[in-house]
Amino acid sequence: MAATSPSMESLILQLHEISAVKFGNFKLKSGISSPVYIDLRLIVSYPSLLSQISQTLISAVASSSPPATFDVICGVPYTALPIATVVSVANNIPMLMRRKEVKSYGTGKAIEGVFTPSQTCLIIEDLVTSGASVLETAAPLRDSGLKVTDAVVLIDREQGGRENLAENGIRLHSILKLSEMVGVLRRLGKVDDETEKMVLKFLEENKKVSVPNMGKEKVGGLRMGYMERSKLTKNETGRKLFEIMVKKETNLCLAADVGTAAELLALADKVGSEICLLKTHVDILPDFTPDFGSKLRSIADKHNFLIFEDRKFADIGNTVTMQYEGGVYRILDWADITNAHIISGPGIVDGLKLKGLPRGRGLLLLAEMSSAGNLATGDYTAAAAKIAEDHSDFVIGFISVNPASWKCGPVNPALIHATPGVQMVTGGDALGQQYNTPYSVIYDRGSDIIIVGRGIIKAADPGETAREYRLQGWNAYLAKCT
Ligand code: S5P
Repeated sequence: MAATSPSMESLILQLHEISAVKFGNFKLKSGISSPVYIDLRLIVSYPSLLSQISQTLISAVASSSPPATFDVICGVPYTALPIATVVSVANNIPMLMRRKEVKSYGTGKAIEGVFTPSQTCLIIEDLVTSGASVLETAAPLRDSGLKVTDAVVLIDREQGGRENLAENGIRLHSILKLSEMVGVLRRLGKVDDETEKMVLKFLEENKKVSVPNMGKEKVGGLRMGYMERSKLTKNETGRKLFEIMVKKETNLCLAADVGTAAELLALADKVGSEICLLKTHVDILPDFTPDFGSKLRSIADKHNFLIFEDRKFADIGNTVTMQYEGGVYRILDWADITNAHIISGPGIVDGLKLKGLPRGRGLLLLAEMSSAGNLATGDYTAAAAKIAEDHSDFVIGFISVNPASWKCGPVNPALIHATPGVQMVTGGDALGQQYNTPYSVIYDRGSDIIIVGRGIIKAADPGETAREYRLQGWNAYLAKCT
């Protein structure tokens, strides 16, 4: 280990003196017991120490290689807020603030302060364990269009935070490592040999703390993470979908509403690595041929995503059996998932199930719609939830818009929510479509999958844009889990 500089030694000593570093037996946010606890909330009572820490943080970022470039800074609430404020004032760098709770009144903003969407924001944090708190702040910043590439922390507990953040495109700069702090305190006679050994053993045994509470989702009650939910599904396709989401770290469904089958297949290959699901409207393709399904299937297998034909069946049970299996499109042969309105009653599910279940297919019910003035609300939505529950061997979930607001309460966690009407900014089109952001769909509204069409297909670089939607959707999921 590199020798600790006198100024770092002095910093470590001061932290110890004010009892910001404690030794004993403590339960951490991640649930594990630790022989060392760090409480940096105290530093607001020691202005010169606060100022010293703030200056050290910003100097470390400036001297990193390659140097981090950023336009604004944002402290992770609450402990790092005063640190970020001091950095901002002392160095004349504009600051942003992230709200922990987004208000439903007033501006309803998650990020306070002035910025332009292409700017880069440096995240400032006091301490990193798994990196979850940094990700929780990165998600709404990214959701607002800001780039987040670097985060700086005073103390790295060396428990996987650096790796977790790197996986999410964030480089971690840390001033002190926990092992180094304990080493210095031992050398200066502040802790005994046994304590140092205990802390080092603990760090060795807990090198990788996963992002805390990955299994818990806040919205919609105590629901489990995607992996645990995959084990609850009775339907093979539902299980596969959850598994793909976890494996590829994506909750993005592409609505591939392009003009021709040729374009659709090219697009599927281009964005395949970013998505868990590709949604088609096969009846809009003028060059559809009977081999369309097998061509799309081989791209789906190559990139490991599922195929969802957005057929929106709506007829009586007997008719939909024929529509599903027959005709020109033969949807049953190539689509893993299709969907249905419940306007005609539960018989439509029985009809589709008759054909789909033996083939291992899954069905989504339209419980809500994204378009202005639609009638799928209130009791209608609750009826969809009931039908899904009664047919959970075949129904894998819903087309939803705001499942957190359903008056029937949270549904069976085996059922998945997929939400259309998603773009990077809220708004709509000229024909009634209404958009919410990936963050608000996953975090605030309690959905699982974002369905994005024009937001990706009309972008200059659909591959790169799909990646951005994937990261925003996935970060919102991670944030919701913490
Ligand atoms: O309520 C709905 C249900 C669906 S499946 N609202 C929707 O927009 N959809 C579909 O999602 C719609 O048919 C289209 O394929 C996609 C949204 O596309 P975008 O271009 O507006 O993102």
